[in-house]
Amino acid sequence: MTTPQGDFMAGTGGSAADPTDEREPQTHARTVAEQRSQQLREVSPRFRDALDSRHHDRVGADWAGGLPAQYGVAPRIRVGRTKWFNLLWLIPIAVALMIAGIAVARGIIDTPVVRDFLSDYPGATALPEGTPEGFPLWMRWQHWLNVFFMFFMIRSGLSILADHPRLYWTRHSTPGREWFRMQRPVPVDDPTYTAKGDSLTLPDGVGLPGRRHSIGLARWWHLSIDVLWLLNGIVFVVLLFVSGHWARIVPTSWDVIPNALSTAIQYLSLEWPTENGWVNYNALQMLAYFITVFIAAPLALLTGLGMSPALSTRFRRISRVFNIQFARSLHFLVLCWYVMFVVVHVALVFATGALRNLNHMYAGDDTTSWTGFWIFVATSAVLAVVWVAATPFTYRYPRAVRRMGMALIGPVQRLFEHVDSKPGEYTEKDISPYFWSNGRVPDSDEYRTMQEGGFRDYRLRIGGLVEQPVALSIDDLRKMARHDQITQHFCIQGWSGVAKWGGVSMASVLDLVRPTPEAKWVVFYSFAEGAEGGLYYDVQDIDQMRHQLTMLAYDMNDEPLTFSHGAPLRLRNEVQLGFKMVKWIQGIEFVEKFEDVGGGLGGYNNDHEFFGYRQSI
Ligand SMILES: Nc1nc2c(c(=O)[nH]1)N[C@H]1C(S)=C(S)[C@@H](COP(=O)(O)O)O[C@H]1N2
Ligand SMILES: [Mo]
Repeated sequence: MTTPQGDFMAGTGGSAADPTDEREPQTHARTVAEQRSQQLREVSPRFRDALDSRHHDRVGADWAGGLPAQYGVAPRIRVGRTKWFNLLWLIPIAVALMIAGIAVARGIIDTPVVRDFLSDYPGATALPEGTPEGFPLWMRWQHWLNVFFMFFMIRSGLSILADHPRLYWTRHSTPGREWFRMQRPVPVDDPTYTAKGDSLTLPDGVGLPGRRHSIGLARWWHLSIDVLWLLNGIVFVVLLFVSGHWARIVPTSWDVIPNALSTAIQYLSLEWPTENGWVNYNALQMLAYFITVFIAAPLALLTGLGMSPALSTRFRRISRVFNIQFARSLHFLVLCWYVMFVVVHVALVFATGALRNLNHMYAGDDTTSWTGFWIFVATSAVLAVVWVAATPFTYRYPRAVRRMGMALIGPVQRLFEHVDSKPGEYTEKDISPYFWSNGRVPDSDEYRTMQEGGFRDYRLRIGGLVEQPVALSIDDLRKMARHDQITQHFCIQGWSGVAKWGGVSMASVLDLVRPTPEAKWVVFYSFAEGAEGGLYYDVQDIDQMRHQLTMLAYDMNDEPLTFSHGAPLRLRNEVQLGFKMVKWIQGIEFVEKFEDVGGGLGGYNNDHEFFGYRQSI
């Protein structure tokens, strides 16, 4: 191990600098002292010049390195080991089932047994004494806000799904083992196939936004609207209980079950139950609303949190079963429930006395005037305008979208980052059989020469605001205290995998180079370029560098890192998403601020794809 002779300074060192080259031995002590003090002030290593200093302020044609659009296949689910069922078949099947249901219901409704049953259980359960009637103003407002938020959460949620268009039950994300996909099978024998290559385009009016691999922006929409939706939901539930309206949608007696059956028979026989939503809902409505408010909504929150690397690392017992993929799958099923609910709900509002129903929820009266209808039309027009504008707005003002996201969800992300955790989460038998690859591989001559030489000439250069800048060979690193961990990787796109990582913990590196008190952020520079050119890099909070699970890995699953996984060295920081774990690391720099590094936003994906520099969810 040696002190790099100035090659961390701008323009003074080449990549081939011989670390054993002793310059001016007679003034060595002075040189080192000078160099150190210079290093403290002048943090401009040669890597900086190789970065792309642009950062985008809009989403243009060259988005994500110019990935061409790709639309995938109709959604399908796996039956058995290798058979796939195209979900479009559900449409004719649902129609056939409905026709059959109607035939059966009409056939039995006039039998004495069923008539008796219907008169015993007319379809609505009695509400507790004193339950209020009608729809107060707060409820009408909250209903509308909820609709508004839901639509944008569903759209951005679909964009997030499209970035890894497969769903699994276990955290291994093994191709062929997914239960749902809307993409072709993974060409598993193609080592150049990446998760980014697997991502799909959605039409702009469906996804938010629709562009392929625009997950950074989709997530800001999803997470920030989510905060607003949750606040609205919490206020709603509180008011529901304070006002007594809760009793209209919370079943308090088991007779809700036979009453729901009775309502179903009435709907199916086309002798529709008499609507009296102003006073009380029928049992089917009660159940549907109860599930939507008290089961689906909390489940959406919990399964959302279940995908967070920071939380899963902290609550590893829970996350063994309730793993990211299980959570992601359930989260998707909650989405399916909401979409189904919206379709059926709106259809029935219109089919069962539209004017009166619309007056209930939009005008707050129980008449059949047109008032509610026109308020509905006006508010729906607002929704439609925002719907159409949302994706173009996102392409034009992506930074505003990110700012909104950082303001709304940023504090939560920061909070989660402080969860610390112990190593050894998983055991050897948890290691994933398949680990996706991601990103653009290095293709410089410098890297290739080094790779051909078995990385003997590799030097990891660490400098910036440190007392002891160093240049470490792989041998140097292997001689340092070894650290192993079996941990789970969470890619922002949605896939995950468990692997065993071997190397040195960042704490040992910090002890070696001794960052100065000014150092607040740590920049990791790759040999590889990012999708749009310029070196890939990422900036991390120095506080996380002493977490037990932050390390530089040279081994993966007891073998030296392979090319696609980052040879010869990569970062692991287990409270963050995968894009922060720079592969093919060539240098590390300790800095006070990162505004002058690359595009200035704290990482390649931040500069180019509007990710955030905190990403613990
Ligand atoms: N240099 C570099 N490092 C990178 C990336 C990249 O594109 N370039 N992609 C990141 C992303 S998005 C992920 S998910 C992980 C993937 O690591 P793996 O290929 O070993 O699975 O690497 C991260 N490190
Ligand atoms: Mo990723």
